Amino acid sequence: MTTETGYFITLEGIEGAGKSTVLPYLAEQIHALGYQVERSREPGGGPLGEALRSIFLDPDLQLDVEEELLLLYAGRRNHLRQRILPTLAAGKVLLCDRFEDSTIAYQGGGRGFPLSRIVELSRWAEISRQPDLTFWLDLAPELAAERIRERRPDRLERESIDFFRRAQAAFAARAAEEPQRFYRVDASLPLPQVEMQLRQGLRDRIPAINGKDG
Ligand code: Z5A
Repeated sequence: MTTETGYFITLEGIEGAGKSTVLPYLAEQIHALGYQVERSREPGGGPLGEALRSIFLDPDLQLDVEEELLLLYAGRRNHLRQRILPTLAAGKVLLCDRFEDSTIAYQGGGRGFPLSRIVELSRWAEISRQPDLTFWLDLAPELAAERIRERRPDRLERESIDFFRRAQAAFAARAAEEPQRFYRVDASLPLPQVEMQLRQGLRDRIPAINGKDG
């Protein structure tokens, strides 16, 4: 029997879609609904994940997809055990920049690693908790690349535009498969309109959140 009462909310999308920009706003809006909110991210979040993040993103390292997955799932298991589950058990909202959908999109879609083997690894690592609500910031890869053009690219950001097209297609497929969990946001619009969609998404999904509470 679980005593969990909190809610797990994630932000997903290709890089440059605006997740980091809207995360504080979304946290404020959730707080305004009366919840205590903790922010987190992946890769990262837990003590192990944060240590592994710098390795994962290091542009000087050459990692194959299996090595990427082992790093990601070691961090994710630790993040879940030491941070996500305790936060939810305390009745709070855990708002996370990326989670397992990013693995399906990047290592699955982008790198073409078989989904069945990712699912197997996820089971092995005992990733027992999925988000209650996922905001997918949907933005064309060409526009996203334009928005982050000036940045020094990390290891993943050096990939080709086709890689990001495949990742984008994987997010779209995921959102279509799980419409009750995903909330699509048109991230090509100006920021105030993106924020309006996020508010609307929270409003639309509040009955589910309240329902779980009751
Ligand atoms: N990764 C993976 O491969 N597998 C996994 O399982 C997981 C992750 C969990 C994490 O990098 C990398 O790890 C990521 C996937 C991979 N790789 N890539 N590439 P990260 O966490 O460091 O970075 P990110 O998640 O890709 O986020 P980002 O680069 O910071 O992008 P963002 O947060 O989505 O965008 P932003 O920084 O908020 O906005 C980008 C720019 O656009 C910025 O100048 C904003 O001011 C501007 N912006 C934002 N919104 C708008 C609107 N609405 N209009 C105009 N301009 C806007």
